[in-house]
Amino acid sequence: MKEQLEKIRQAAAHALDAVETGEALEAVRVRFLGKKGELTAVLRGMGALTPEERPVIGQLANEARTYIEGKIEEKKAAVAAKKREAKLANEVIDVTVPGRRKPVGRLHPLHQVLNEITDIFTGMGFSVAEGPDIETDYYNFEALNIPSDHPARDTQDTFYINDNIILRTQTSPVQIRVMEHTKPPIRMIAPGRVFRSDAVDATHSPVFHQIEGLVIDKGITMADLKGTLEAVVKGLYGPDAKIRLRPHHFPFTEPSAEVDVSCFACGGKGCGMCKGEGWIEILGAGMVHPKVLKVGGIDPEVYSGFAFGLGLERIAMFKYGIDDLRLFFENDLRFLRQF
Ligand code: 2NM
Repeated sequence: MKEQLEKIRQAAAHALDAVETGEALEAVRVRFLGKKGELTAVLRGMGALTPEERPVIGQLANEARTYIEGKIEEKKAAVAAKKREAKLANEVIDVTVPGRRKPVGRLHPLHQVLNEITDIFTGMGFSVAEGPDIETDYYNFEALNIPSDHPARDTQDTFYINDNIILRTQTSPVQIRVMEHTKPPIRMIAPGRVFRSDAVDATHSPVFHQIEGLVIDKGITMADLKGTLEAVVKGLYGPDAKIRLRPHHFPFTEPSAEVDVSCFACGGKGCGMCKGEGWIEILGAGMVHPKVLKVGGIDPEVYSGFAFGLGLERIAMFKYGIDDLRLFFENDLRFLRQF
């Protein structure tokens, strides 16, 4: 029996030497130490031994068991280490491989100009308000003192949904809504999409963008209008930019003016950009008509204000030297990537 135990021990050591994987190791454990294993079989046979032999063989059997168990543990650690090494070898990272560049998007040029103008106004304490693209006749025309026989109401200019509902032709309805629920002082701009039934060409589009603005307080005068717009124009075109006001007519302002900026290409001498004029028209403005203030719930005897409107596409075209407005809407990446 003693020899049998020694044989088992050697056989186990031999079998363990050949083990490479966790599965093979488990098979060896079952073969020698399992319920039906070789060592277990020997221990079962101990009943046949004499009382003198039993403790001696028992001790030897235990030693054999401890030996095999120890070997199995050793092998288990070796197999695990080998597995980890193989995994690491497979996972080698080549830090010299060039990275994959993610395509970076950008803002549309119109949105860049919008953000620039918005920043100038918010820097002066203006807030930004928005309103619906689909408006009522009342907010788009009636409240703005545009009488029903005014040419701007002509179906040639306005998209009608029905007699009362239209696509807004300007963002001024937003200012009316703000007046209705705001006690002055008011300093706000209303940027947004506007719609006019125009044929598409290099300078016209049925959909374009406006930024309109409104300032109302006690004692606001034309001087505030001029100073504010001068500051905006300097912010947009640099400290040398100047403005000039020419008399004009809008139904919603009195007096009204068109505002020119000194040509940013030639500085006022006259060039191709300004068609030899030295000045470029960029804004409409005026003192808010008392009727419009009243409609907005503001007492014209107490308050006065100025308003203005500019076309975003026109400003962006001058800023970037673009001669065809359609480029903004064609989504040609060769164009858009230049900004
Ligand atoms: C312009 C020119 C002049 C304007 C007027 C108003 C309102 F609602 F306060 F009466 N909002 N915007 C205005 C004035 C717009 O666009 C060329």
